[in-house]
Amino acid sequence: MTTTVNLTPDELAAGQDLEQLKQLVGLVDYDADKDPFPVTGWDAIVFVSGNATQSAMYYQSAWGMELVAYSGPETGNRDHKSFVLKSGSIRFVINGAVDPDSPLVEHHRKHGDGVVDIALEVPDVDKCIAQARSAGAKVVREPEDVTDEHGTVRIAAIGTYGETVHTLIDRSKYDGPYLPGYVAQSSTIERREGQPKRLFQALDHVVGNVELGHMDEWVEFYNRVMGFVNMAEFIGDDIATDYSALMSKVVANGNHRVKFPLNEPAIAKKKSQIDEYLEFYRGAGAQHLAVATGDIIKSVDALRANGVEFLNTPDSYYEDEELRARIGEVRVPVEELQKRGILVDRDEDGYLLQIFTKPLGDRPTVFFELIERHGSLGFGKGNFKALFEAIEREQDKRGNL
Ligand code: TYF
Ligand code: FE
Repeated sequence: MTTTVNLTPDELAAGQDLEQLKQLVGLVDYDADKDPFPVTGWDAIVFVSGNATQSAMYYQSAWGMELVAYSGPETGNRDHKSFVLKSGSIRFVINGAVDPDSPLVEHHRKHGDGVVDIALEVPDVDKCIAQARSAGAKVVREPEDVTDEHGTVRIAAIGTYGETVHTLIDRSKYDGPYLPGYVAQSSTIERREGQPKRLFQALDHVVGNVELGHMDEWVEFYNRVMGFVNMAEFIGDDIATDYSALMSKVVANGNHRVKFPLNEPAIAKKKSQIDEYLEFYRGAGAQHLAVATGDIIKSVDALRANGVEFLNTPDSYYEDEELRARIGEVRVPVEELQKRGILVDRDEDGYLLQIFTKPLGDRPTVFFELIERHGSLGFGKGNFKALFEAIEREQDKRGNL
């Protein structure tokens, strides 16, 4: 029998449309019974912020997210404030220190604003931890039940690259707003008139930057520990030395919902964008989050109006005859993409539209990508050159050599 683990308990409760998710993030059916480490999907992306109170406001006002839960001094948590935000099926958790002696202070001093936990929903926490332990992974939190009046979550965590962790959570027996210790809280910010209800609906992939020479080790970690499979798209040293100064491989879980491209720097004329990240993040960490939207045009227009800055794409990108021939027909005239700097790529399965923000925080580390998939399961290979040149223009402005 095939066990399908495609929708998280949250999504089942919310009546999420599976077909829509297939379109948005390239979800596939698979047999979870043969999977040593079954993963249903994303649970949350947990950020540390130097000012969670204001970051939570930013994700609401600029990115249109909805505040759903809170923990902090008012709820008995004297160490830090924690804001839980949602957009469609994605959950972001923004943590910031209240107590000057909070461990978050030291974390933030070192890494700045960034992602500390890429939490995953799993149907069987204990099975995953047994598999991870036998494959030699670092278990940073032993499985335990955490209970309140809303039920019980089973939770554990393993370490991944840098100081990043994967919390593994089974929330099928829990119906609270997030986790025990959190109270439901709703947004006080009103959506701008005419702005779509949501600017993104799901999380597509999270990219990790690791140190020079360590990419294959981390690919192997996800293969061996978590049973992830390698996807076809990669950036080899052929592309790397020409312009991008990075190498990249992609791993995905069984249903392809959780996709992790892993980058390492390559030696080139200028400092690699990955080296710049590693220097300012002080080590390996999450580089970009790609969020899926069903209407990238509307999303980009709203985000720009809300003050989000995107990388520029030169007109020459759109005027290239070869590009026009390669992409064929897409759902909007190329001029509409050009006006907004949206990139387009096509492969044997279909096409995708994508655009990248400038770094979101003070350090040149974490940024976002918006992606609208139309059949393509790739990551925009045809855009790597234009994208990396745009990133390098930004690096130049920061005085990178
Ligand atoms: O996730 C990807 O593979 C694409 C391209 O530093 C990319 O979004 C790859 C590396 C990088 C920035 C973007
Ligand atoms: Fe990406």
